[in-house]
Amino acid sequence: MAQPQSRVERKQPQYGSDVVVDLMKAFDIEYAAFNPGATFRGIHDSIVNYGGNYKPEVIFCNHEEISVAIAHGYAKAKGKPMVAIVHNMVGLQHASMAIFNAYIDRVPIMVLGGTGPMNTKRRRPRIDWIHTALVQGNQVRDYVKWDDQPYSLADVPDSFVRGYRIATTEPMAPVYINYDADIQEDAITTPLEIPEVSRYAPPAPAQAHSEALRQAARLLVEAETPLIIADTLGRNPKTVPALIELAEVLSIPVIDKGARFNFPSTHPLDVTDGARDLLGRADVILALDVPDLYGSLTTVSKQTRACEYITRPGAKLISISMHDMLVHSWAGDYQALQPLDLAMTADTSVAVPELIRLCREQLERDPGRKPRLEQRQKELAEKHKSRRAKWLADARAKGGQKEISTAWLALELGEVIKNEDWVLVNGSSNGWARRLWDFTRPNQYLGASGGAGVGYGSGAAIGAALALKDSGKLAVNIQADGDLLMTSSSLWTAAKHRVPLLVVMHNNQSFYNSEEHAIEVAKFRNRPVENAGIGTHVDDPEVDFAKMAQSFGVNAEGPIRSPAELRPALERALRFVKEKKLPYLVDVVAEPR
Ligand SMILES: Cc1ncc(C[n+]2csc(CCOP(=O)(O)OP(=O)(O)O)c2C)c(N)n1
Ligand SMILES: [Mg+2]
Repeated sequence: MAQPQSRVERKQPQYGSDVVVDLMKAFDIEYAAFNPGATFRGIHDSIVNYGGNYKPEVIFCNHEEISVAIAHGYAKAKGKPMVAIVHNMVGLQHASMAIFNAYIDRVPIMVLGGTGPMNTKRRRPRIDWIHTALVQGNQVRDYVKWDDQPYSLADVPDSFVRGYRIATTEPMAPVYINYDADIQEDAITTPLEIPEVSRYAPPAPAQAHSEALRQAARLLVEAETPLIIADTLGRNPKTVPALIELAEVLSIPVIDKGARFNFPSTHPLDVTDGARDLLGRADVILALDVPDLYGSLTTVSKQTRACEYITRPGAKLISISMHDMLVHSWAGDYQALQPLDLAMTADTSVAVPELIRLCREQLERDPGRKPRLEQRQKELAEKHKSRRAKWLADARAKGGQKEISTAWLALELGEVIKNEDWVLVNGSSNGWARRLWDFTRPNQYLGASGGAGVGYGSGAAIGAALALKDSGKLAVNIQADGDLLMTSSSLWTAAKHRVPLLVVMHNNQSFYNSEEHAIEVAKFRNRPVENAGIGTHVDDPEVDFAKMAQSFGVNAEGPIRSPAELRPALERALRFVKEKKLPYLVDVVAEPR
């Protein structure tokens, strides 16, 4: 996380809400996404009239789920939080699923809200009563890291500074701070200091136990068929080069689980896809920031949900992560209990470099191992090359068919953007983007929603694109249709705030994940699969996403239905985004998977 800026020259605050703006400025908060509401009208006025609508600048949203998703995507792309402000309990209820997504994704967001007044003698009849809770944070407490409702203005600075620190301390997560309407709107009578926020920075990253790390190094060096699995490690982009080095030092293949960019798709040791046999053969597995390790070591039957290990009995398991440091009971994101041989709670940004040092040390004492490592590297590199070549050939072959496939969508889009400094901010075209594109730079792919709450993609993509604005990078969103239908008015926000973003619809005209389940259940029960489209297909009438986007002020075209039509449309889209620095949407009707 970027360090907050220290004290800056400011106007004299007059109202409590001016102090909240001073705090946002002190932390260099660039944006505050919100849909307006009377419970935070004080903060709203202060942002616009006291703060000059700059740090933070208002990002106007039509639904609180979008406000929070924008903050979610922004934090992943920028490496620091922005603010989402939500109207009392109704806005907070709309926001709740998106807060849940960010919580499961361990992404820091400052969610602010308003309430009250808590002083019953100051409440307007009816509305201030029904919109005041005891206390509001209760609504989201199970999936924020901390919530607070400062009692008086004097408590506001400490509360905000503490909230920022908690949100940005590993494991990171959203916090919710709620401001009483009276605190926001009362005139300041006693002058109040904004703390020197740089002195409240998160603690230095936690290192792993030295003896445990030494044991891990020994296991890895002595292993015949070691394997690394990484999932959220790349949330700190600096850890990615360390992971590459670790893999190279010992010729260890790496599976990138994809919650973030962890390992280059072009690296000869990348075995993310199409190398499941390695899981069954591995004698030592190192899991780096893998929240669901059990799920990574097992297969599950689509029909009966039965799970089975695919790992080799007796394989040694090592895990390094911070996940155990944030366990709540409400959602089971602690995942199935997995026995481990060596467990370390540590920040991989410091643990992996230290592990490299220890591995090198051990290797120097045992130079006889080097030829075996070289041989392993060679075998893995050959297989990697042939897998990539096969994927490319398979994708190319899809150009000859009548309908657009997910492989073709990814192939054509990859070709169009390959000379750009792109970031895939959402979507994957069913995994084909990583198979076909050169994922080479940390943070070039931002992962998915975390909580699997549909409605994340468009907002998160806009937030990431806001973060990347003026960076020279091209934000690309491969947008699922059902997901956009849930939060379609996010397109208006993208247009309103001139967000440069290339949106390519993977429009399978279905909530297909659910259709797939319907097919599996019908098959298992020996019932007609033809009915799987009832309650899942979004057709008859079809949604015209290009028209929808245009109605929100976003330039768009489509539906594109044939493989040959796709490339020219994507080229027009790219040209537009680059020249105009605005969003553009291409609706691509494609096969479901
Ligand atoms: C808020 C919410 N509602 C419902 C679901 C169940 N669900 C999971 S995936 C999915 C389909 C999503 O459709 P789309 O975004 O078009 O993606 P597709 O599966 O078609 O690629 C649904 C309905 C969910 N995860 N979240
Ligand atoms: Mg769909």
